[in-house]
Amino acid sequence: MISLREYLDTTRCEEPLKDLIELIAYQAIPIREAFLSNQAYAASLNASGEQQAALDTWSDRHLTNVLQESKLVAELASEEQPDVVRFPGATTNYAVVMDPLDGSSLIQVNLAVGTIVGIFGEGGVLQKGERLRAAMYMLYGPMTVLTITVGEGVCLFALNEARQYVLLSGGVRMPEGNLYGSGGIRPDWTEAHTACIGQIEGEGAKLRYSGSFVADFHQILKYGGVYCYPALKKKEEGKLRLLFEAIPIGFIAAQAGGAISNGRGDILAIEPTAVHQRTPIYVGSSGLIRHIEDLLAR
Ligand code: AFP
Repeated sequence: MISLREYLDTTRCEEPLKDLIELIAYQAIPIREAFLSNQAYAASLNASGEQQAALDTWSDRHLTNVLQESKLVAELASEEQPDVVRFPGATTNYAVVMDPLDGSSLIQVNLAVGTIVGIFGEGGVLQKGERLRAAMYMLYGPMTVLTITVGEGVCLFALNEARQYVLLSGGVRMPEGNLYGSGGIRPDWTEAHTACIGQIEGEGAKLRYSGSFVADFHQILKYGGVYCYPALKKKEEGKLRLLFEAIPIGFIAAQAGGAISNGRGDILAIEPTAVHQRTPIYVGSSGLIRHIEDLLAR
């Protein structure tokens, strides 16, 4: 069995980066525990008798505190916070972008949700995705699975009974496949997106969409296909965030041989201009993404 640290020791990562990756990955344990302790059980209050915090807010505060205390992060941008947070006591220049709990509305119905994280080296949080040093997500499904890349391919780890990450598979490749899921509702889709979805459905694409980006992407990583959240008629930039969702997941997709596009070109080449910038997203098997770009250009 290969542990997360043993794997990281085989990569070109420097020690502080390995420490930071491990620290973040293992926050899956307290976050998962918070699903139980923050449950709104009938006829009960929490220890202090207060209203429970929403889990996305709780996860954000928890991760922010852990990163600050570690002194391993100089700058943090979180989907849950309006502005970039700077940690003056940091001993490194790492900049972290994160969605602390993606798909959080699905917790109520016990479907899979996840934590998405990207780590830049020097230069702060407003950088092109292609400059990421590492990207990862922890998916809280039947198992807790960590998907990670440090720019040397993609690995999957699972938390075992001893609460250690053990390698499930290395050198993960995204196959060409025919699953698809698209956010937004059909009346709001643009003509180009509607025609594109009609075309790939006609070619045999099969619908899979849960409403949790990280869970829906994980399925695409394994079986191939495309996850999209398109430009909408009245919201050209779509819904998902460039820094917190698109860039880390796109970096993982690219490292697995897949691709991420805004419908016109590579999202990883976009220079971000604002922390909460949004972007249309098409992420999945590289052949299908190129096909979709061609369809959208017609
Ligand atoms: P929440 O974190 O608010 O649940 O949003 C989830 C999300 O950002 C992403 O995980 C989903 O793919 C997408 O939004 C779902 O959006 P729609 O409900 O519009 O399909």
